[in-house]
Amino acid sequence: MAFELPSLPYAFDALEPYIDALTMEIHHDRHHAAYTNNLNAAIKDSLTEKLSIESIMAEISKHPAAIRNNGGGYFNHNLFWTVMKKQSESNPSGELLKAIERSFGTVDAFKEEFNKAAISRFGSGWAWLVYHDGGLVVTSTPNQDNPLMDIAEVKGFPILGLDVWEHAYYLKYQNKRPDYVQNFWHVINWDQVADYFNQAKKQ
Ligand code: MN3
Repeated sequence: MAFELPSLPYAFDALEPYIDALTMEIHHDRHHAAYTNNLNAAIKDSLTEKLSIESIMAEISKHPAAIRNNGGGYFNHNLFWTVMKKQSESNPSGELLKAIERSFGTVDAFKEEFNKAAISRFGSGWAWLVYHDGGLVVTSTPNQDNPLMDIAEVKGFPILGLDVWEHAYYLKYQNKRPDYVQNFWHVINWDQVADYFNQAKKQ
C-alpha cells in the first residue's frame, strides 16, 4: 500500500495574510508531493511497505536516509496542515491549557519557548510541542526528523509542529523567519492540537 498525499483541509489562500497562497500551493503540491512520491519509491517492494508511517518513524535508525528524509517529510507535513486553520484568534483551553500551564507556567511562556526553538534552529528543520513522559516539552529537530524517531534528542508524540524550512516562508518573509514564526500563532487550530494531545495521552 503506497502512502497518499492528503489534500489540504482548506483552500490555498485560507491562511492569508499570515501564510500566502502561492507558498501553500508550492509547499503542498510540490514539496509534500515529492516527499510522498520519494517515500513510496524508497519502500517499494520491501517489507517496509506494510508498515504504518508511525512504525517506520519508531525504528528509523534501521532504515536508509531516503526513508528518514522522505518519511519524515511525509509525516511532518501531514501534521502541519492539520494544526492550522483560517485566522483563529483562539487559545488553548480545557485539559490542554492545564497541561501547558503545568509544563510552562503560562501560555505566553510556552509560546516564547516555542518561538525561540523555531527561530534558533540552524538551517532547515522543525519546532515541536511534544507530549513526553506525562508532560509537554518544546523541542526542535533538523531537516525532516521528528520526535517520533528513535534517533530524536527528545522523543515523544508531537501535537504541534512548525516547518522552518525556507520553502515554508521565503516568498513572503525572505530572511525574516521571526516574523513568520510570530504570525503562526494567528492560524493555529487549537481543537486539532487538543485532539492530538488526547490521542497522545492514550498511547
Ligand atoms: Mn516543508
